[in-house]
Amino acid sequence: MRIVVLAGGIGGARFLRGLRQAVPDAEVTVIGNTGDDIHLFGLKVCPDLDTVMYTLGDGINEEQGWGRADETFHLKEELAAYGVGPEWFGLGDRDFATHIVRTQMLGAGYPLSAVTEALCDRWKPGVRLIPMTDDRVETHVAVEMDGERKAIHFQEYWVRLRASVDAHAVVPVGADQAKPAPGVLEAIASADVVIFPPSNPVVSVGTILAVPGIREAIAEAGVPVVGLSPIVGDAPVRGMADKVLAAIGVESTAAAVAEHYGSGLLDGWLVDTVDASAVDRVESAGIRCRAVPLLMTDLAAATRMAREALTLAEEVG
Ligand code: GDP
Ligand code: FO1
Ligand code: CA
Repeated sequence: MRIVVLAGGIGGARFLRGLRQAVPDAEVTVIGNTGDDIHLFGLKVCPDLDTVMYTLGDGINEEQGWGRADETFHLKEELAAYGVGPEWFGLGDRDFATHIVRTQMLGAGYPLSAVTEALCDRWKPGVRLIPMTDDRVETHVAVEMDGERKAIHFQEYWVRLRASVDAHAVVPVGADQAKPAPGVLEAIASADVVIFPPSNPVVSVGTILAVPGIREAIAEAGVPVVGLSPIVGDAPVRGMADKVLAAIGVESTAAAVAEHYGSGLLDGWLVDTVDASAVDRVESAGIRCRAVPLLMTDLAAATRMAREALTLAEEVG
């Protein structure tokens, strides 16, 4: 079976671990969000690609959900001693090595997709991880601070400000000019099923869908497209999805997110059992819907969620 998953960071990565366990023989292609990418200290950092790579490669800091296990921060401290920041972004020593290798390869002319493949040679994630595009895309968030409206990088909005101010708009800068990375459209066209894991619908899945050609390829693939709600009990399980959903005028409910994707894209949707009352509304929108436990408390839970998603895909197929 060939499965394509559009993934952000933590939600996508933890689901993928379950999917790999549920169907070990499946050929899984992950289209990763690169809108979170940021240049820091002259290095290219790809948080969501790295979260998927480290999580599936057993190198992730489990508690945090991002960054490396057994991490130290000497380099960051030394930079800070020179007054070189930003101090608000926690880049660890082990993690730095990934960004150095990546930046060096990009500088030598390799596209991000080839660099990601090379990094995965070490981590062996057991899936094919492709960035959504080799072109530069950066998600910016429009906020109002000190009476002034301005756009800041998504990482600054989330990591520095902890989404403490309202987001007025979310813009994947560069997406409209970006081309899908090599292999992306081919993987979608030859997929048996496409899955939207419980990733952020705006700044993860939404950003991937903003790359011209990807949404169209999924709609035209003619295969089941199923998603799992990242919203449980009218709130994100973690993160700032509520803030960025508000910015695009979508309420933070499992049903509203399904309607936002729409029946033109989505065939099936899983909501958590606490949101069972949302099932009728989603089905009225022309999307098959089931309520099942959706908390990835451990690998077994994520595996059960992956099985439910594949069962739903069979039903709508
Ligand atoms: P990020 O890039 O690290 O923010 O990760 P993703 O975009 O892949 O996923 C973020 C989303 O995952 C958030 O909106 C969370 O609500 C959702 N999420 C995290 N853990 C869980 C979980 O256990 N169950 C569900 N249903 N959603 C989750
Ligand atoms: N998230 C944080 O909340 N604080 C950090 O200092 C931080 C550093 C960081 C470094 C590398 C990396 O790959 C990810 C990192 N993240 C950090 C997570 C990440 O930037 C965001 O949580 C997600 O992209 C949100 O979508
Ligand atoms: Ca992310």
